[in-house]
Amino acid sequence: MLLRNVTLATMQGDQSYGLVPSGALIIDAGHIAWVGEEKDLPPNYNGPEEDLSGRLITPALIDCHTHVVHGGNRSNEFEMRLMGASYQEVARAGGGIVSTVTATREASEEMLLKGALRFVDALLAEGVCTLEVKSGYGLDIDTELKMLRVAKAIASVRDVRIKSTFLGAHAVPAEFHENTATYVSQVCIPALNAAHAEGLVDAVDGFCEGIAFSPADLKPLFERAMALGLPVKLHAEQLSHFGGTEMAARYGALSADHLEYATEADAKALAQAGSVAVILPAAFYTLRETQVPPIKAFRSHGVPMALATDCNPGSSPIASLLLTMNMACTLFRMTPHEALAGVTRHAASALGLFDCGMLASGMRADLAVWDVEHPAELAYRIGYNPLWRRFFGGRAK
Ligand code: DI6
Ligand code: FE
Repeated sequence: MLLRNVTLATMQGDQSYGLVPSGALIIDAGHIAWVGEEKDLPPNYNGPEEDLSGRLITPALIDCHTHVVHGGNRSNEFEMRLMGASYQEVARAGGGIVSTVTATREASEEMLLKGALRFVDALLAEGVCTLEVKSGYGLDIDTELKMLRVAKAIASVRDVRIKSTFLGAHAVPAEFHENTATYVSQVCIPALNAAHAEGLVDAVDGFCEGIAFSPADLKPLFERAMALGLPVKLHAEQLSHFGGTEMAARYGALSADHLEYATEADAKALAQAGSVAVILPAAFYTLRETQVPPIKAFRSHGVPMALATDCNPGSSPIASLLLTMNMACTLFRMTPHEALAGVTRHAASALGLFDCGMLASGMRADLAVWDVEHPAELAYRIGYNPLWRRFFGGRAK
């Protein structure tokens, strides 16, 4: 299939979206067979073609950090925060992550899947073809496995690729009375072993924070991940500087995520490790944080920056990557080019994927076609979705 009369944002190179104004793209067997200027089309092509009237094609979007599988909602905490309580105070009072744990333990797999699909469908409608989904609202072996099964099940009912991440170290459940080390050894590691044996784990994550786990608490979990050959990532420096980024870099993590309180030294460590900085502006916005992640340091040290929704019922109740891109530009002064690279090329790297996130021959034909003239429009408008069509593995959706 030839798509002609298009503008291409290939996302190759470091600037200007890898823009090709009078472009064309050939899809063959689910992959991109050829991409370039229309005048250079291979002369021997004689398959079907479609004129896309100058529309913009980008790589399909990738949401590389979500918690879409969960029970219940936390609008009550939204109200509490508006009355003056902080996110940490709500968590310490038995709300927060632990309240979603109760609702998630009670929910059936069917209910969790149905709940998750509300957000998945909103994301797909904006051109997403790959989605990461974390566990971490089970905090017992059965419920962690249940969440990961539901995460994988999303790909059997929707046209989307799922990467599932084990986040057993998300919070210490009430029954462990803050006995963190016992929780890690008796629940986290056995749950990881069982989930890995079922083929449910693509990466291992943790929440490194004063209200959750210290680097020392996480060490046995990361050591186990290494022994199983699984890559790690980490929620790091979201609410305070707690040493998570340095730890993530030491383990060659795919990514360190949030990073509001990261330092220049952290940026250097990520650059050296080849880890991606995953920026989550909707959590910053929701919690009315004031400490901005060190974007300039990431830029100057060449740390690739991805962007994701962090879609979760507490700190980031958002199901829009386009709005996330806008927030990254307005709140963090990222450029529209960086925002688009953050939800395509660098989001792919944050998931350890090298077959998507750019328009290049050999890549999966996961494409988003937009009714816009220029890629900067994707980050510029607010609450408006210009997606015209999505291609998943070469098939129009
Ligand atoms: N950081 C987050 O942004 C989510 N988890 C985490 O470790 C928030 C989870 C929640 O509040 O439910
Ligand atoms: Fe998160």
